[in-house]
Amino acid sequence: MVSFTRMLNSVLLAVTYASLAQAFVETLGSKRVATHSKRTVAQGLQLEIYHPEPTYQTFGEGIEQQESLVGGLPADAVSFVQSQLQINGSQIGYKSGYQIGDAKYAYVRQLHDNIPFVNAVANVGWNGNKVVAFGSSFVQPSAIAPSQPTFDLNQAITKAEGLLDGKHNDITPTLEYLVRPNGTASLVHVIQIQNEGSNTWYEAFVDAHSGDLISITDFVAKIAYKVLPISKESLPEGQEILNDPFDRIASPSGWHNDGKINTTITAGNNVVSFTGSLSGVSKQSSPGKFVYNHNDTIDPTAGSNIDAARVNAFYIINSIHDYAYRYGFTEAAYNFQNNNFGKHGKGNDRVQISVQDDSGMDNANFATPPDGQNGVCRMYIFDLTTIRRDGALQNDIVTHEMTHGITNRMTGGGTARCLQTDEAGGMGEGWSDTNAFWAEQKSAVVKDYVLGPYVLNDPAGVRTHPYSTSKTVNPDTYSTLSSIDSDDVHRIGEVWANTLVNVYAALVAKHGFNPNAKTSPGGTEGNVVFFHLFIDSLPLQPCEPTFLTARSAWIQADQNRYKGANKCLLWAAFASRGLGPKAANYIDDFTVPAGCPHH
Ligand SMILES: *[C@@H]1O[C@H](CO)[C@@H](O)[C@H](O)[C@H]1NC(C)=O
Ligand SMILES: *[C@@H]1O[C@H](CO)[C@@H](O)[C@H](O)[C@H]1NC(C)=O
Ligand SMILES: *[C@@H]1O[C@H](CO)[C@@H](O)[C@H](O)[C@H]1NC(C)=O
Ligand SMILES: *[C@@H]1O[C@H](CO)[C@@H](O)[C@H](O)[C@H]1NC(C)=O
Ligand SMILES: [Ca+2]
Ligand SMILES: [Zn+2]
Repeated sequence: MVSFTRMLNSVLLAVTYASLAQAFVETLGSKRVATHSKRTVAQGLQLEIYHPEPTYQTFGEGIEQQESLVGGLPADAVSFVQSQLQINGSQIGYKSGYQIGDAKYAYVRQLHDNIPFVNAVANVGWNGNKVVAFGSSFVQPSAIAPSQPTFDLNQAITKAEGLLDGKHNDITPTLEYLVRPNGTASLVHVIQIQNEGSNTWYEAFVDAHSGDLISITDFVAKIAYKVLPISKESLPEGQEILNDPFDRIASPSGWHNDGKINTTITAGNNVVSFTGSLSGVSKQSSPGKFVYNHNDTIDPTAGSNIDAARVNAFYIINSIHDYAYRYGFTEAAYNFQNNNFGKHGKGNDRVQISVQDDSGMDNANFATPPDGQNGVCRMYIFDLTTIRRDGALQNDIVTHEMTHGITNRMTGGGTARCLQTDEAGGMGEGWSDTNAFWAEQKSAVVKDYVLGPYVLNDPAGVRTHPYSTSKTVNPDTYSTLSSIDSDDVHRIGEVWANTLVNVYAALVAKHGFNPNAKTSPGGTEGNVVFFHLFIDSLPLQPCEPTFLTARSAWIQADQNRYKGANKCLLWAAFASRGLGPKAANYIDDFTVPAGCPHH
């Protein structure tokens, strides 16, 4: 608990009031980008970074400083700031400055009880003896924490190391004040935390009373991508700019190290996204940015549309790499990476995704060779609308294709030989649809799900029925297989995917929903449990699995990971679609095993 004492200081001037008032306006919405930044760090922890907006004035020829120039730069700086803000000199601390020719620059910080503020600072520039520029983010905090810490520094270090997945380096921690978005000031231990393996380097601000990690400085530059976030299905939902969406645990050298060197193109350790030939990649639009607009009034091949598509494909394949990695599709489990960082498995097999591939139309595919050879994905343009549409901007299609790589590698020990029968191949299609469904869930409400509506320009999408918990919307059960052409793998896949969607719905109804499931494999929520069982069951099931053997692998996966906690729930969900214990030869069984309550 932090107990704030109220600071009733009446001498702060209008300038500072303006600064703070404006900050409040911004927290209400319009210009947050100038003062705020959300950062997701290790373990999915989200932090709100806040900097009060500075006031800034320039003075042309310059203004004479009222105080006589006696004390050199530090004294000049403090006295100028003091006179401008009309505050007590004890509230201003000189930080640094230098002179070069006629120009002088000084940097000062707000103080309270002699403790400097992190984010309430001011800078002064002189030309000769005249002040030419003054910026200030000094504030009048509405409340200020006591200046004696009550949370021990060593505990704070341990906490920051744990939350930021790194080690404190040899830079001595300091005690400072941090202005919060609501205008209060917290006392913080400032601790540098580094992880050289994952290339993170932070300054952690740990509340010196509550012990909470409340903010960070990130010393590592960001990369921005304009993409369709993976939880969105298709382009009409809108591109967004995401900063550093990669997961440092899954991709320790980021997305732009190709295994040997850093790149500034859509090629890295997990995937190369290109058109025509492997060198037909997208470059950064500006340093640290892959920001290309998709303009849906012109052809996918026109303007910057092809770059927007390549960047999106790059982002989606990398994102799936990262979250599937967290759940077990690792180097040792035969994933797709150039550099395996010595963690077993065969490398040099990142995904090659060919965007706007000219070998086909209105479709997409993924070729999975054995571990150690590149997965090859081809994304096509769809020509069912007047202005053609790009499959690489329909996230569920990209996700569907990438999931073929996961299931073909994880079933059968990386040989890619074990989903070859019609039934196993059909289930491959089903897992692919299911992962697309899973990736797009945003809440515990399980809505009917349709694949591919945008590129087809058809709300019914590409499959026979929507995926649904309603038997009216989707009547498929295990016995539906007996009336499907045996080589119609997509139709077989629909039955399997719909079964798994029902398993998902039962788990989420029981255990709830985690919106950060992709980076929170340690969660207990239903969508987290579901994806663990999804991945865990793949290496457990036999080569050329059937609906029956794959179902048994799910039940076993739950036994292994959760001591069978969900056994009856899983049986009930599988049985609801005809896959009860006595199901055989494509004849439904809607019962559950003895010992499980019947639903
Ligand atoms: C400035 O603040 C200090 C400490 O609160 C106080 O002792 C001093 O008298 C103040 N000086 C002025 C000029 O107000
Ligand atoms: C200001 O925000 C901090 C951090 O969110 C919180 O702990 C504190 O209670 C808030 N104080 C007030 C007065 O709203
Ligand atoms: C690659 O980029 C990272 C930052 O993302 C940097 O730390 C590293 O030194 C770079 N490596 C090379 C070989 O340039
Ligand atoms: C999209 O392209 C059309 C045709 O070239 C152009 O008129 C329009 O301004 C573009 N829209 C955007 C948002 O760039
Ligand atoms: Ca591999
Ligand atoms: Zn497929």
